[in-house]
Amino acid sequence: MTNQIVQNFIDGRFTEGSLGRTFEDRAPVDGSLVALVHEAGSDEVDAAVTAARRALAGPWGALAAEDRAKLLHKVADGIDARFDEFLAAEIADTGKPRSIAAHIDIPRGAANFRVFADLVKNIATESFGMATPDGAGAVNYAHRIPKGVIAVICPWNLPLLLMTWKVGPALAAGNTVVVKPSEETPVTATLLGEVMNDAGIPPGVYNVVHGFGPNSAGEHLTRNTGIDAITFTGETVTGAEIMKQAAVGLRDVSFECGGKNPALIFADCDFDEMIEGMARAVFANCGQVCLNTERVYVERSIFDRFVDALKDKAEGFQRGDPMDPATTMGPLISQEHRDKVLSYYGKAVDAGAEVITGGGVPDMPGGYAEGSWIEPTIWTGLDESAAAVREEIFGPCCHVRPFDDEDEAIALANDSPYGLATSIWTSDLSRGNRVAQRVEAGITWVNCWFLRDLRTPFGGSKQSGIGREGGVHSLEFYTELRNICVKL
Ligand code: NAD
Ligand code: 6OD
Repeated sequence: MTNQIVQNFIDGRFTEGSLGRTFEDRAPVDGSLVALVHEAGSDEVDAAVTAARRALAGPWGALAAEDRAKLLHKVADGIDARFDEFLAAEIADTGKPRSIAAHIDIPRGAANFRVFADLVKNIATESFGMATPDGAGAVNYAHRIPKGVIAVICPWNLPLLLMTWKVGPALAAGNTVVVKPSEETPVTATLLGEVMNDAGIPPGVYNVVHGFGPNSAGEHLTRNTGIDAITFTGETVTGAEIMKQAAVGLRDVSFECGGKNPALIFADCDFDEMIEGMARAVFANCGQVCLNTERVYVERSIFDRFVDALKDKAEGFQRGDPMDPATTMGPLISQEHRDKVLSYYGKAVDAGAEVITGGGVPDMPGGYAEGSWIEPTIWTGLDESAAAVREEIFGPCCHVRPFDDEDEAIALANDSPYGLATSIWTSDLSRGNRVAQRVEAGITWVNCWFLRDLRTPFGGSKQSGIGREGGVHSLEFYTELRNICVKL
């Protein structure tokens, strides 16, 4: 693989597409060309699924969990050994600051293999002795088998992290995978193919097909009935489309989808710690983390102080060269996504918002003027029915509204079709715990944000997803339990 040409990775080999066409992968910082990507047609998708099935029936399926685990540790070592290459590729594709990619994206890419390699060696199943009419007795025991060939469909916001979050446990559990990375960020998934080969992962275990969603590699993959289960991270509406495709052949799905995450800030919180946390919760990765907060509810007595302090944080971000340690905010992923976010900036104003800061596009010097930069933005004064308050924007923005008591705060937080993540800020841990149990979210943080132990369940309530991944929950999705009853 070179930096200029990105190919599909099928059965251990890099290959062009039979469609004979490429699409452009452009850098969000300045619009420059990062790579030309070979689009996979249905022939390549079929070939990848066939290779994955062959590997399942062959060398990969024959390995014991301990042996798979050893190989997956080698994959993690391979990512570490090529850390700078992964880092440069992820930054070129996303424009995110080095400080984020070097501390979150790439280390988690390796950790996602290590954690599940270790876990799979220690997973137990149940067994029950039972009486039989003749007095001989019987024992039932369950055993786990891999689900088969897994389609892994990924978004662009944390490309390596979110892809390996699924590939790590899927392979640890003995499955084989066909990955469809986002068309916006195809490079690190492809680079991982080289690491897989170097680590000695048999051909066909890890495959990558490039392209778009509808009528392209994504849909070819999810419609391919050689796929046994689909794991998807992306927008809720895309999840609904994929679910229709999964219905054919009754394939299982695991979905990590969108959010419109609230934060509840009580007057008794540690203000300085809270404002540091909230600056990350709203603006990290330029607001392009599914867990980012876009609805902030603040106890009335500290409302003005909060708005002033968050405004200072928003205005303090440095935009520029992502490799410069001083840069703390990157661009949005693309001009198209910026148009979408700006449309919400417009809708908020039309609906009567007071713009506390931001609301537009910053002046950027030189080539950066061609990038998809945007100002971090804070609004107040909107009705809860406004589009900017109800719909996921996926940009560096939030609406802030005061509340007067706990019940009101909880009702506001829960008034959403989504239920991914919430944060609660209070120095009264009884209250933190009480409120956390009443908010409708797959994950709730008290006095922190995006603190993750990879063994815990991760996923969304309501329209934020289906199922849970993380720790044993991932291994439950990526395996099937079979019961065997032996008469003694
Ligand atoms: P997206 O839904 O547009 O695309 C995700 C992937 O699905 C891409 O690879 C795309 O090519 C593919 N795809 C699109 N249509 C398809 C189809 N019909 N069949 C098969 N594949 C198809 O999402 P995005 O814009 O890449 O990512 C942003 C979204 O992801 C946001 O909504 C965000 O909240 C969500 N997200 C959720 C989580 C989570 O853990 N809950 C994590 C990250 C991102
Ligand atoms: O940390 C993770 O494992 C995870 N799945 C994070 C999701 C972030 C969403 O953008």
